[in-house]
Amino acid sequence: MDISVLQKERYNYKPKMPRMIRAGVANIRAKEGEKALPADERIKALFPNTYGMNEVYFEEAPSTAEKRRQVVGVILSGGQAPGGHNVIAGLYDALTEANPDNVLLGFKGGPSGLIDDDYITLTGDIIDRYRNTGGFDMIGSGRTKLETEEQFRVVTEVAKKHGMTAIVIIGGDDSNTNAAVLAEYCKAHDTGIQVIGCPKTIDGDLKNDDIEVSFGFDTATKVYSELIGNVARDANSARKYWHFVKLMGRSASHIALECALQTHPNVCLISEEVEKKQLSLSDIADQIAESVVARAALGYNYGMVVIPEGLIEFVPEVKKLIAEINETLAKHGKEFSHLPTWDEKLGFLTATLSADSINVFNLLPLDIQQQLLMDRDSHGNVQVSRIETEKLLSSIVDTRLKELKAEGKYSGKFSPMHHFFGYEGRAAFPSNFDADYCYSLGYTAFLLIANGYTGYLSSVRGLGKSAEEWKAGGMPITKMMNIERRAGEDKPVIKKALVELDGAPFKYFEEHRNKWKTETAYCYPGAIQYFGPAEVADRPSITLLLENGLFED
Ligand code: FBP
Repeated sequence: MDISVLQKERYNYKPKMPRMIRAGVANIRAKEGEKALPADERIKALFPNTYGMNEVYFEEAPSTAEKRRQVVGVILSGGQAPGGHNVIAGLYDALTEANPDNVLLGFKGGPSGLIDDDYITLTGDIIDRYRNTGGFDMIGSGRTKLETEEQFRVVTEVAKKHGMTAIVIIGGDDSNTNAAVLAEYCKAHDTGIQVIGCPKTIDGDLKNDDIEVSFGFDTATKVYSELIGNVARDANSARKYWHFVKLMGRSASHIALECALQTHPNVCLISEEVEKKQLSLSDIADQIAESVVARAALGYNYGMVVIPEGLIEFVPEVKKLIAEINETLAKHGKEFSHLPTWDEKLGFLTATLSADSINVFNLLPLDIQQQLLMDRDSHGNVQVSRIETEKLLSSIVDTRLKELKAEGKYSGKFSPMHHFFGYEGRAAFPSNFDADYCYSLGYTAFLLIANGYTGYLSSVRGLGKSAEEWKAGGMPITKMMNIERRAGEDKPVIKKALVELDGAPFKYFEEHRNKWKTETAYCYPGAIQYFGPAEVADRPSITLLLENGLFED
């Protein structure tokens, strides 16, 4: 196998673990805390077997867990996030430490692997080739949803065939919602199969009172911040381009906000604020144009604009347009896709849209119109990563600047450059934070299994402090659920965490953004450091530090 020098070194990295679970599986005991109840009482009726369980945490004391032989299946679900391999490594190490005869099966390609019974038996040799490395290539991932009774039936058949005692699902809010439903199904049908989830997604939107951050967010934002910092420094050297950088984050703007806190761009848009203030595309263009004009007056015809990829769906008029297009495509998708020419498609669409939406659609450049009509994802959503919002915004800013020029209010030069950073960060070598966090999540997942728990999310908390002070435990997934209207039905789901406009990270950004808007105050975070002093190599995200009152300027 061809391996880089860094990869070789990372194989030898020993993830730091919370003190409370360092004693080894035989010396860790589960303790139950308070009853963990969701805010919405309706969850009780939907999860009669897994509702009302207690919070669990671990402490150093001789284990009282039953020592049965465990055969555990694991899947990675959804988009890549740095650290996934370490979750599996932590799970494997705890499982083999407990009993060398225990077995870990890695189901390939995400949830579909469990349905198709497509797996490999994970051995020490395999695990060692992936320790502290990025990507999900050890077993692959996928976006098949595991949600129907029939799928659950097949999964339990597969599990029984292998004598499986537990399934670990490493995924985001939807995958962990489905983990809770599967746990309920397994308990209701007395299968003896436990289900444990682990919180993954670079988007950082699987977070709540019990989950401080999903894994992958730390590394991905560090990679994007490095890239943004490099581009900013280039801009500050060449002094001729306005860079429009779109960042991943399907819905919430946590990634864009963290990168803004790291790099201080002239403008960073936060979708949640756009929605709250009901800003239109032209309001947003005005905001950016203000920065361009103010900087031009100081002689700076260059700058940085950071845009979350989900923005487009938070702009009220575009949101309405997308909802109407979604409805048309849901009802007439086949018919629509068979129309041979763009003009025919346009005719079909405009016959179904409201007058307001037709106006908005007509204002958009042709390539954006076409991108809005591309195939939906498996949830029926627009694939926002494929919409070039950065180009859309720079083109309407350009139009606005031309107007201002004609009015004699602007005399600078505006030359935009476009970037999209997403895939660049999702499979990076995990930062020390993610490597440590993920290993502990995996190790803790096994402790939950060994102690007989099901329907829990592995949880490691206190993440603003050093790893040895972290607290490992488990939280019933049902506690995190509420009822939301999805595709015309009331469904129990884990609530997606959007950026809170009264939260410390946004407040800090709000206090500083006016200065950043005009001045050249860029910060250059540089590449992730894997070795070196802890204040550099182990530093968590600014978002996490601010949320915990630990950020020092
Ligand atoms: P998950 O929520 O599954 O972790 O994926 C998030 C994400 O990385 C988004 O930021 C992005 O919009 C999307 O995946 C891209 O999806 P795909 O990998 O299917 O192109």
